[in-house]
Amino acid sequence: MLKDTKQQWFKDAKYGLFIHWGLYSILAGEYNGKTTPTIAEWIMNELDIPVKEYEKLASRFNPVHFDAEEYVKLACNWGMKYITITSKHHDGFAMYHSKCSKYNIVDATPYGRDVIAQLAAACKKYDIKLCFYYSQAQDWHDPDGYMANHNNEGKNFRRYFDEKCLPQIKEILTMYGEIGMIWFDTPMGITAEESREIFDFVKSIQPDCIVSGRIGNNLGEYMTTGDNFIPALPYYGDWEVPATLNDTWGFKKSDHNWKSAKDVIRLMVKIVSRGGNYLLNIGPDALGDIPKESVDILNRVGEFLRLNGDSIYGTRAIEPYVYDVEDCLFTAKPHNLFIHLMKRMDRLKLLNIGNRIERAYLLATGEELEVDCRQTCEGDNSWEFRLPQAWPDDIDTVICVETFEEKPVFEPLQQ
Ligand code: FHN
Repeated sequence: MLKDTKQQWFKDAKYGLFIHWGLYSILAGEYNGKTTPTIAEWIMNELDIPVKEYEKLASRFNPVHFDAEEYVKLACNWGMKYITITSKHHDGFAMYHSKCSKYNIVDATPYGRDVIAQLAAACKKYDIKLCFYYSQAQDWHDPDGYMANHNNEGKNFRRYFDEKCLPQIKEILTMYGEIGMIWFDTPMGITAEESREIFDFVKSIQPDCIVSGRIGNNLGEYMTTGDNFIPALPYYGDWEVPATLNDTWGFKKSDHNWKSAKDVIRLMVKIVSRGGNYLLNIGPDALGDIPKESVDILNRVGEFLRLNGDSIYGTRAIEPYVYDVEDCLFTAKPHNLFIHLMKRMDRLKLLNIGNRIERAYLLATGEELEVDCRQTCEGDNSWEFRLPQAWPDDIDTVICVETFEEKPVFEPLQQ
């Protein structure tokens, strides 16, 4: 069944910021001399840190460098259209002032301030959508929450569900204004009834709040792919790829496996050319600083988007999905076909495109391009672009083709 969020903002946004931030950021992937073998926010589970020990991190959490306005300004500058932050991850710690669990950033830390409230105010000010990650099934702090790779038998999940999960969902949907989406995750043993109950509950409070793909039991309103996974097959509904910049979500000081800006831009174009959204993560450290590497990469991506954003935001995949023109990807809008060139070339020839061209130009510079359009009596046609020597961007140079017809009809054949 095709998924449809019915939310135009989500369909047009294409690029969002994921923020994984919590007590695990203090450990930065290390505990008692051991480095966690996997993603940093899983350290409690992976290294079997007892609840009573892990809890103590709260008394050390004092992210005095956190500046919500700065975060939001950066996200805007990076070209992101929505922000999804961990309101509660699997460790059970609320990054906001929860009234139904004292295990939260206001009541349990020296910092004593609600970071979600600060972020909500900044998002409102800069008009960017705010979304919340909420771990609905796994809660390693609550004795009745699920825990991966551990025995969950004998737990009274329903008690946790009624006393923490639903009340906290209500809190995050009532305390911070309009919320774009709740990003549920790892449904584990959650039943179809429980997923449905959460879904209906969210909608009863904020009908326009999107319920993410991982609510469980296929009830989400769009398809969330696997982490960092880009589907090769066509998917026509709404979908999103959650992705990391290195190999962790939460801050991990030993992880230096950063993607380059080139990787990120090309992954983004690939995802968008197939109709998806790209939700790209940062993992701030214990003080609230964003790793410099993340900032540098995202600044460069932001530069690309400032010049070429028209070929990303509000675009759709072309029909049929075509991936076989070497070094090219395509995105489209009414009356526009965007050709993303990943390699320098003097000429580009595309065959059998049904549209008539009004004009073609390089999106980044506005330079008009000469195009030789041919049509034969036998029903074949071609577009041949002459490309300039001065190449705007080796990562992705975008040609914007304005077409007479609203919808680009596109059936290229391999040359
Ligand atoms: O277990 C989580 C993980 O920590 C992280 O939040 C990612 C983000 O997509 N989701 C789960 C694993 O898929």
